[in-house]
Amino acid sequence: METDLIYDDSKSATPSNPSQTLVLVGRTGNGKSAVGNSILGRKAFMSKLCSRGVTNTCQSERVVQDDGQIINVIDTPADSIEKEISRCTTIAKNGIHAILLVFSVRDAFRGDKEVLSHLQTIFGSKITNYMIIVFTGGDELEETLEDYLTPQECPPFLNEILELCDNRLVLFDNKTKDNLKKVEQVEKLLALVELVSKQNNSKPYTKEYFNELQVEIKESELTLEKQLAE
Ligand SMILES: Nc1nc2c(ncn2[C@@H]2O[C@H](COP(=O)(O)OP(=O)(O)OP(=O)(O)O)[C@@H](O)[C@H]2O)c(=O)[nH]1
Ligand SMILES: [Mg+2]
Repeated sequence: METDLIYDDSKSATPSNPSQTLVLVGRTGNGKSAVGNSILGRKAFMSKLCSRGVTNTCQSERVVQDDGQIINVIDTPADSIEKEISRCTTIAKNGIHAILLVFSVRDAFRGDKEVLSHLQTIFGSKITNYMIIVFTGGDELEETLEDYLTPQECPPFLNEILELCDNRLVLFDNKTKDNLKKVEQVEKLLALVELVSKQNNSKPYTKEYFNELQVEIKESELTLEKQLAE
């Protein structure tokens, strides 16, 4: 469901002020909707404790930053991730600037093992160039995120994800009442989005770009095969 229409037209994205689109993915209950609300600064997505899954369909909401930057946030359900995420590329007309893969510090070391291969199956292996890891439960963590994620403690699947994402990670405390903390965690995330955008030459992830990448991968595979044959 898009709610873009309730916003003032004067705040629409323009070529000189393009909007940025972030997509939240991750297992049920990891706090995707809560992170979305923290980014937006309001309770736009339903977020609550429920084992069956709270969010059933993609929902797109937007916020206009003080500097005029428009941020679109797309929340997704944990189930049927393939179907819903490919729907996201349709909802996100201007492409996806970053995919936020959400884990909870409560049980980040269990499960979620398939999430990376799932994402890579849908979007190709290059999708990691667009991924940022968000940990929720900052209030419950008794050590720093770095200490929590030492290679010795961290399971191999998570180490691999972090490595592929160039260690782009941020900790969120979605329960905090501290305004400074609220602002700082969102700023840290948006700085990572900026970095991702730069590293991808400001090219957001689109279905067309995905197809281009597939062609490139095929071509380089063919060249390699040729070289090996010679
Ligand atoms: N203590 C604490 N609880 C959190 C935090 N973030 C999320 N939660 C709680 O985790 C539970 C699940 O959060 P949701 O945002 O609904 O999770 P979700 O990933 O959107 O879940 P689905 O929509 O079911 O896939 C809720 O009870 C949240 O209040 C956090 O930073 N700290
Ligand atoms: Mg949700």
